[in-house]
Amino acid sequence: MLWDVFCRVIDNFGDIGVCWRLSADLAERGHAVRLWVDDASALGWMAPEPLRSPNIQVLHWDAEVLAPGDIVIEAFGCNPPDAFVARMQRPAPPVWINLEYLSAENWVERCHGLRSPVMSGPGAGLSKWFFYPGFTQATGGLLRETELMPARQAWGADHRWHRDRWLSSALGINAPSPDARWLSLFCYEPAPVGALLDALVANGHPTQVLLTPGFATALARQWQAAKLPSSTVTLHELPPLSQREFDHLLWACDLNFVRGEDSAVRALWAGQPHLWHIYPQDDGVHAGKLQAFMDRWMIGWPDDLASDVRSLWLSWNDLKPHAERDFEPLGRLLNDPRWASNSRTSRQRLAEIPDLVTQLCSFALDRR
Ligand code: TRH
Repeated sequence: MLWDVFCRVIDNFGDIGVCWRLSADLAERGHAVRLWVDDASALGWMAPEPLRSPNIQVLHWDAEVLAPGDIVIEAFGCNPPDAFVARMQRPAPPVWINLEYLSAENWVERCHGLRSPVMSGPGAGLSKWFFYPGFTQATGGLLRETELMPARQAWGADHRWHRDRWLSSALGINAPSPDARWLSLFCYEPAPVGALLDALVANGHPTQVLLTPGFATALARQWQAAKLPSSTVTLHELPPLSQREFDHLLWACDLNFVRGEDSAVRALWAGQPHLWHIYPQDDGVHAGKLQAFMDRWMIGWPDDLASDVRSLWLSWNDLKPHAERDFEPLGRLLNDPRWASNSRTSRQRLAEIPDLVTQLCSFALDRR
């Protein structure tokens, strides 16, 4: 089938990150994809040309309107251009799907798959379908390419060997000592990076911190400028990685700090302990979303472990009074093998839900 995927970059990298991953997954399964985007600049590092499938054509949002394909995906309610929508008016119109944001809240199950008749504008008379990603069988699931889990498992079979080889070949970093701990850091500006790094120094275990470009690097630099050099915590500033290498980063590290939507899902598939910096919203609704996710992710975890990890997540997201914000338990938790084993169990539970592209394809076919 021919898919038209529409993406508007509002801020950060999540809009294009999700749309590229979706397009690449569809292309991998043999579909033709036209990705219409108003700002494709991030694709230069996220999906460099040699890694792109020939099945994907990247078009500027304002490019000449072409006859719509079989399925039109509008990411995050971005409203495709009027001229394109007008051309969707044909005896057998394309299936028009609004791919929504990811949330673990209960209402998602009720809204997933609903139809919304378009009452006015160039699309009047057509219908839009709402497709919600999610964490339960009654939602659209999560993006998970068919080759992802086998590749992840192959790496996991000899974790240290793969990690050290990847660090040196992809990043030019030679693993200093076999027992060093590896952390990756991807976050928003308000993240308490200084408090985290202080706690790691106090913990005393040799720790290598891999900093993604942007806020993580800037905040760590600020911290470093105000401190004496530490032999415990070593900082590494990374270049922007392709999505494929970003996965390897998450597989390589013992603990990952991720943010937003797409990197957070990749951390789930990595199956390593992780902390999520949720996209902070002015009205504070992100607190409920975080709670909903923690409730689902930590199903079946021992109470003491779940409570310690929750506490860290709330601290990281500034959802605790400052006096109670505490990263000291992190060192103890990183020595607790139950964090990693329960993360893998939760990952397995999610992997049993059909992935988003499989569900999207059958959803679209059913509605043609
Ligand atoms: O960049 P984000 O904060 O995007 C956010 C969220 O999607 C949020 O929900 C949305 O409202 C807002 O944008 C507009 O975080 P996210 O979703 O993790 O996207 C980052 C993308 O960047 C993801 O696809 C992974 C990719 N990435 C790389 O490929 N290489 C890298 O080196 C890094 C740091 C990220």
